[in-house]
Amino acid sequence: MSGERLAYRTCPLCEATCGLELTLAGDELQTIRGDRDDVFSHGFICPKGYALKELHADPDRVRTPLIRRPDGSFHRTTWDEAFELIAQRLVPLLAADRNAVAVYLGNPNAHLFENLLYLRVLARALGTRNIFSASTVDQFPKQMASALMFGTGTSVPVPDLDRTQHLLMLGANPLASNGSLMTAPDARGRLRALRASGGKLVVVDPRRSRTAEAADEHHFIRPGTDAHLLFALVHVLFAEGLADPGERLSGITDGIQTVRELAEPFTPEAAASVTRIEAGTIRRMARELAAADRAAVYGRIGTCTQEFGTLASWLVDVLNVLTGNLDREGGAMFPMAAAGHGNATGLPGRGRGARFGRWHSRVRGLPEIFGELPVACLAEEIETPGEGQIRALITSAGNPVVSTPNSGRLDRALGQLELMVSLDVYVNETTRHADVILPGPSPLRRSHYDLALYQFAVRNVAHYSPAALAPEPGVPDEWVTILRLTGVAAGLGPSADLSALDDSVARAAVERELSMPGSRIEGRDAEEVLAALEPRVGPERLLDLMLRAGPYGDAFAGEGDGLTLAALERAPHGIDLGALAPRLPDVLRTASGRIELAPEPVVADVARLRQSLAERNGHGLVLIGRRQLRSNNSWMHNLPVLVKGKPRCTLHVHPDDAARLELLDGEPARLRSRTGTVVAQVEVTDAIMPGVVSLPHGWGHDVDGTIQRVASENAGTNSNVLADELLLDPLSGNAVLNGIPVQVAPVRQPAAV
Ligand SMILES: Nc1nc2c(c(=O)[nH]1)N[C@H]1C(S)=C(S)[C@@H](COP(=O)(O)OP(=O)(O)OC[C@H]3O[C@@H](n4cnc5c(=O)[nH]c(N)nc54)[C@H](O)[C@@H]3O)O[C@H]1N2
Ligand SMILES: Nc1nc2c(c(=O)[nH]1)N[C@H]1C(S)=C(S)[C@@H](COP(=O)(O)OP(=O)(O)OC[C@H]3O[C@@H](n4cnc5c(=O)[nH]c(N)nc54)[C@H](O)[C@@H]3O)O[C@H]1N2
Ligand code: SF4
Ligand SMILES: [Mo]
Repeated sequence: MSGERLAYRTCPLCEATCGLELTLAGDELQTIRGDRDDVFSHGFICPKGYALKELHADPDRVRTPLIRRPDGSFHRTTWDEAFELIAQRLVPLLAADRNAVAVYLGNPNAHLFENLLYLRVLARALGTRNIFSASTVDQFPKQMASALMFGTGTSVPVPDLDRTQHLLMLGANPLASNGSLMTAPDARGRLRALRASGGKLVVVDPRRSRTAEAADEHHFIRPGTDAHLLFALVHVLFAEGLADPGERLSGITDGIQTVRELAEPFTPEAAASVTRIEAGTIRRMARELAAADRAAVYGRIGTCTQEFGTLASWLVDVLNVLTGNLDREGGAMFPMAAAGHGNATGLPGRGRGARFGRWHSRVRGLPEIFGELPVACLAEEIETPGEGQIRALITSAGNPVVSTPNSGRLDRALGQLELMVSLDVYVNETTRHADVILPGPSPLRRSHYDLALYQFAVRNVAHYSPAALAPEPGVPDEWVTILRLTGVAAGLGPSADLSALDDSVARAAVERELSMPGSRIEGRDAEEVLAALEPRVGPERLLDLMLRAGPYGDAFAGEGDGLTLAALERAPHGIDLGALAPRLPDVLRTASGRIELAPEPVVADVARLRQSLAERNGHGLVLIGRRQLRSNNSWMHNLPVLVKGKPRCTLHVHPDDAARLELLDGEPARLRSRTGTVVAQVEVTDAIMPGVVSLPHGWGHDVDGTIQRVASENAGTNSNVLADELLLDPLSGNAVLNGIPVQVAPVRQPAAV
């Protein structure tokens, strides 16, 4: 057809960062396919990528600001009116107490660079300590362990997937999730290649997941006991003289002997009784790991969202060090992102280290971590009267009523707020409580750069996509909306001069960079740098600064082939910056300038693990989750292409448990935990281990007041009604979302009349 054109962009939906090829005609999107020329994904795409077409067209997607009426219905309004209302109600609350206004940041922000860059600015202007995010129902244990060992929360070693010969994977299912803290488009293809080249994939999971099915070996593990298994592997390495970090790592690592002592009680026999993996198997796993030429241990959601999340995450990298696989080809390596990487800025090899607990939550006294408080304490901070009570909440791209523990309590708490403002594109379980909803544009109308995810990529790449379609009239870029809120928070009123405000944001960013010891543009002239960034504004100006001052950048030298945003604009399929390369010791930002293999807070927490070794009865039924290829957490169930077919929100039950509990396949069952009760449809399957049931998260769309017609008809069950907000991994404040004690009983249908 004439008038057709192609556009290329990165898929913004998950961590895999696939390149998409869009066929467009005028303002219409015709087709989406994988971009075969993408330097990283080489044409790979998943069903969610195709679903962008329905997301773009979804009539329920919010396209104008909405204001909630007293009866709970929403009416459309203008941006000016919406901001007048926000200013009127937010400013007095802030004037009385900055901490009265809380923020919750959801997962999509990690994929939206403009949000990442400008939400920081908003948070600073609000000046509140009540910052919450999806990170405390996700990866904080890994980031905590990384910060303690290597000095920054983004110094997360990722498996060098394309070159490893032995991958031990715990609590991850990349064949469904497409990878996490391991940005690797087409994880399935890469794992297949690993095995085809003679490598071995070993999966540890309470479920025989899709990834487990595609592995050489799968071991069922009792939920929440990965740290016991990992410690037992460490124990065997020492006991059998297999612990050998090599000269390179030994010379820069502290605490090896402490780890050896800590591992002593965790014999394979002791671990076997807790994990249900046989002692002989544990010994073999350790020997094979040690013997492999190039091996990596990798753990994800299953090892984080549990009561020993930080310990398990730490032990993953203890094993990578003890086997000499940290920071070497085919092992677990540190990516070097082109922009924004905390371990690639400033002076190399040493830093301030990790600092936590600078303030505490008001009610439970939980420590601040990476500038945030655990979202598991959000509800109590809203409910509990007194100074510092949360009276207003701003959410950005988050659905905590579905995604955080004890959802029922949070749902009720949100109803008590004096003001709630949601930056969101749906009226869903959370945003139905908002007084004002401010929408962002369709993904096709926004530019994209994976500022966060390239920090965890299995290859160093950079890819910028301009917006594929022109802005929709009346829907500003999301950074503009965030900046306008910032204006309100800063006392500049509902109609602040946003371009002046943006100039000051850019100037502050330039000045910070110029005054940073070790910066490639340290001491240069701010005016000169700002002039070189012209005529860019907004997130593109900040990104260009980061890229040019970054490790591959042109350092504003005006010559050579250093990376700039302009160079990325000329490369619609992305730029490959090469395979991961060793980065030690420069990558370290610990205060000692060494790898801290036995950081003090972690060592102190081992007592709790030892105690569980002694105490654990481990007989009761526990609930875990699971991800599904055609879901994206809670928010894409309104797209027919992703929910068609038979219902997927089923409760997996092992045949032995089903027989014992008289549960029948296809029939409803009632699940009960300390925090709530839900009903779900039973699916009897031996893909789950006995004593464990599994319900996917992100469902439960059958509540009043939402505007998601397709999702409401395919509602499923909200598993987080059952998750206990009082159970946390104490080191990271992360919620325990796997291994929740539950009782399950059949719901007998009344006999047919
Ligand atoms: N299709 C799809 N892709 C997604 C998402 C999505 O919702 N849908 N979400 C994205 C997000 S936000 C994230 S963080 C990533 C997560 O990516 P992954 O970490 O790969 O997530 P899951 O697929 O949930 O895999 C977790 C596995 O841990 C297992 N598990 C549960 N408890 C335990 C335990 O105690 N020990 C062990 N060893 N295993 C356990 C579960 O059975 C499950 O198979 O996925 C991202 N990608
Ligand atoms: N039981 C259990 N619970 C879990 C997990 C689990 O494995 N088990 N996983 C946890 C994990 S890893 C995560 S990351 C969290 C996710 O938790 P959340 O981030 O709170 O939830 P999401 O479902 O990702 O919700 C995303 C929100 O962003 C909105 N949105 C989408 N696109 C845009 C946009 O362009 N702009 C704006 N402003 N909004 C947008 C959507 O409408 C939706 O409201 O859930 C956690 N909860
Ligand atoms: S794997 Fe992730 S990034 Fe790739 S197409 Fe699917 S949702 Fe998009
Ligand atoms: Mo996540």
